[in-house]
Amino acid sequence: MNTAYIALGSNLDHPLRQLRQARSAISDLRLTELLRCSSVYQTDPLGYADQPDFYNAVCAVATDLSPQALLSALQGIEHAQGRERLHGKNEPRTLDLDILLYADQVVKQPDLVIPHAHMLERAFVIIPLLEIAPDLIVPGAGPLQGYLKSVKNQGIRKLQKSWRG
Ligand code: PH2
Ligand code: MG
Ligand code: MG
Repeated sequence: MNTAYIALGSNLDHPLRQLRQARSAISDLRLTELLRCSSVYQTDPLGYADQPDFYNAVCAVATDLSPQALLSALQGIEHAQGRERLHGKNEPRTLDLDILLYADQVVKQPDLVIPHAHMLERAFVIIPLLEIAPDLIVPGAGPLQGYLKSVKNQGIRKLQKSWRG
């Protein structure tokens, strides 16, 4: 099995509920075991500012799905939870599931880039990922810990209630 890290994000239609439903759908994926998830964080929108705050988290899975098969499975979950693609990048969304890392693989395909192209610029990825994998090494980039300083001005708050309650 390969360890993969998945970023979860939502800022529409009860975001915390969206993340909880997505976590459960990920744990139900075939050939895939949910290992652990970070806390949920409330985060300032990055990119296009005039939209609701996001809720973000990161989960680790062990999977025998290929990177492409995992991507399709995650897109299926986004679709099932009402994801619409209207304006393109950085628009509000009910659910965004991005593969951040897949074992130590580097993938560069038109529809799939691993490590995720923007992960090292985003506090809402780095902070939850360090919570569940403090010693993580990012292929081609080195220890994740080293990127924390560069995102310290981005607004991010850990929620007291995360997956339950
Ligand atoms: N996702 C984006 C763009 N901006 N900002 C926050 N805070 N959280 C996100 O998940 C996010 C974003 C594109 O996927
Ligand atoms: Mg994204
Ligand atoms: Mg996405």
